[in-house]
Amino acid sequence: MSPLKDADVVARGRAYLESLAGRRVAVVGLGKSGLAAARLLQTAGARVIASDQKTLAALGADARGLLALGVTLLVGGSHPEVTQGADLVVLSPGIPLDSPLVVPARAEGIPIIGELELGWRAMEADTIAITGTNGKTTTTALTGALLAEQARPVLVGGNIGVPLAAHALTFGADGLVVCEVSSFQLETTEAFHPRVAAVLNVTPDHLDRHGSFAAYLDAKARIFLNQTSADCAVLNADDEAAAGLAGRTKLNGHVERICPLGEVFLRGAHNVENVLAATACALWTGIAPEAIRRGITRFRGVPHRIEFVRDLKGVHYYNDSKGTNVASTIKALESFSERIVLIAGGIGKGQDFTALADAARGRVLHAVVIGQDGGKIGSALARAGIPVTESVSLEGALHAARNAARPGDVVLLSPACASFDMFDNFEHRGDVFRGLVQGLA
Ligand code: UMA
Repeated sequence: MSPLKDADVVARGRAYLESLAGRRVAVVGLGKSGLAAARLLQTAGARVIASDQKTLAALGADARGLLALGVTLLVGGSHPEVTQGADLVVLSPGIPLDSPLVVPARAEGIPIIGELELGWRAMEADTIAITGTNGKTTTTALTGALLAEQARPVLVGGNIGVPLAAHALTFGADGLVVCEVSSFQLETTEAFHPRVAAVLNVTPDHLDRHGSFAAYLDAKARIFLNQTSADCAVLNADDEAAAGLAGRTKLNGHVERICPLGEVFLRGAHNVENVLAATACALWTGIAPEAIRRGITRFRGVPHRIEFVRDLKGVHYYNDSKGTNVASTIKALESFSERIVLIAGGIGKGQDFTALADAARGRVLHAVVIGQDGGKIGSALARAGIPVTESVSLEGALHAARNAARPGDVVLLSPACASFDMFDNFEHRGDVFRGLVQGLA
């Protein structure tokens, strides 16, 4: 069978899925995205072969379920042969296009798409896509909450942790998808065409993956790739890089009053930006400003984003485990007027921590650092005159932070780093922290 041609793939929904029947499709990576993609493809009648470096035992019951469906698995180690003879390759977001797993398929000209593209093609619903270095999960969740006030069914998914491919067979064409999209996912889009595309902000992150800020910005800008003047682009005028993308969109202007700032529960100026972006996305659906106001005033935020955990003897503990880069942690620091004891560290992804140290000066009274690049953060903070304690565990870090905090202070976990050196992911890190804080006597 010939490789898939463009003409085969412009279709969405059932027609697209039918074009995959009998095709040989390779799925690379079997995390959340790969599992959902493999299941969808196999159900559509494709001949699916999937690979993951983890063993079957480590991948768990969901991967074993694929075997039962008839998917061929290549697991436990690197398997570049997975793409041999494939008509299509579906990549997990965590796997870069220059991975040795992907290079042979690219050289052969085999079409390569990501799970986001696959899931989007497999459904027909209009899509609102939200990206940005920071705030995209909060904005996506809030947009979803605002849309609960209108009649169309809503699916909140994407990078927020719900692969579109997992819902493609059941979510109807009359619905609205609110989709958090990452630069990793956008790198492998092709036909992906959100009716509303929002870029909240772009600051250096994932430079280890993209190679440069320009390449990262290019990936983000792909969100507009297939938009036309009939669609809507939402940009943050106060963010230089995001505003600079205006030239890559087709824009007009519109002003709407929604609610006073005092009605927003979320902390921090950055959350005002998130609320504005979610409002703009929701307005596109025709929902009444009054309904948006109700949704905003009720919204209490999402876990792991400056999440209030507990007041213990006048010290307020916050979990901001989703603070996985410097810009995000700076925004968290700027959200408090109280003195902060900061817990930070993890995998630094090649970031420079000078800006973090500058923002911490005068705000952070003590820092406790953990993880692979904790030492680097500690040195930057120490140069800014901030006392630093190093700890080998999150539990130890929490105890050190507790000792340093006085009534009226805030203890904030906001690592400015990825979590994979010590935890499965940022949710795991945040859950562990929350549990430890709740267990403090
Ligand atoms: N793997 C290999 N070989 C490799 C690399 C990875 O086999 O060379 C395997 C791993 O063993 C693992 C699988 O690939 O089993 C992991 O795939 P993945 O990293 O793409 O993770 P998923 O579980 O599919 O989760 C992805 C997103 N992860 C990443 O982009 C890294 C999740 O975003 C997302 O929620 C999920 O899809 C559903 O859409 C997380 C994230 O950290 C939250 N995103 C980054 C961010 O927000 O900054 C972009």
